Amino acid sequence: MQDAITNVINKSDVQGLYLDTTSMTSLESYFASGELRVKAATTISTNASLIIKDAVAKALLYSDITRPGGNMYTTRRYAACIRDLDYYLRYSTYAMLAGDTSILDERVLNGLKETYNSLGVPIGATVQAIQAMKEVTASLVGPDAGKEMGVYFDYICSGLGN
Ligand SMILES: CCC1=C(C)/C(=C/C2=NC(=C\c3[nH]c(/C=C4\NC(=O)[C@H](C)[C@H]4CC)c(C)c3CCC(=O)O)/C(CCC(=O)O)=C2C)NC1=O
Repeated sequence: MQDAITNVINKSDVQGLYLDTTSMTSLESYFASGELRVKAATTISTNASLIIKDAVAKALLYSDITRPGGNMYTTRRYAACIRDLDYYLRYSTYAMLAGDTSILDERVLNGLKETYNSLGVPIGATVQAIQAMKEVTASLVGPDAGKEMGVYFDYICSGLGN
């Protein structure tokens, strides 16, 4: 896993150079946003189950997906879906704190699309639920932190192939 700091340092290290102005500027803006990131992570962790519940209500409930024949039908599959949304929320929060997407590639997206396709988990509906979490999260943490969280929610959605 990388973060905004190791990312910049590694780039300079391969060239054997001190950090240039561009690297310094990107570090400065990361450090300046530190409090915002930590505050947002605290709000998200306190409200995680509410965020997921609202997102499910917005995107999935009373659709064909929760009816017989749908992929969320049966308690086991419903619970698997909620658990997946919790993974997406938690790992997006880690990535937002780190200011880097690498943790999402390594721990979330690796092999995920193939798993979903082989189990018939609908990717379009999953993306809709993640987008709903993005909206609900932004309404709780405010526009600046919400925009930053949006980067990582969107990254998962594009990694799923949408
Ligand atoms: C931390 C990284 C990580 C991820 C991301 C992960 C996802 C993941 N979700 C799975 C299943 C599943 N995922 C869903 C999810 C959904 N179905 C829907 O219709 C909805 C649209 C959607 C929720 C938004 C469902 C229903 C299953 C069970 C499918 C089945 O067994 O038939 C499975 C198969 C194994 C299992 O059932 O536990 C994996 C590996 N596992 C991990 O370790």
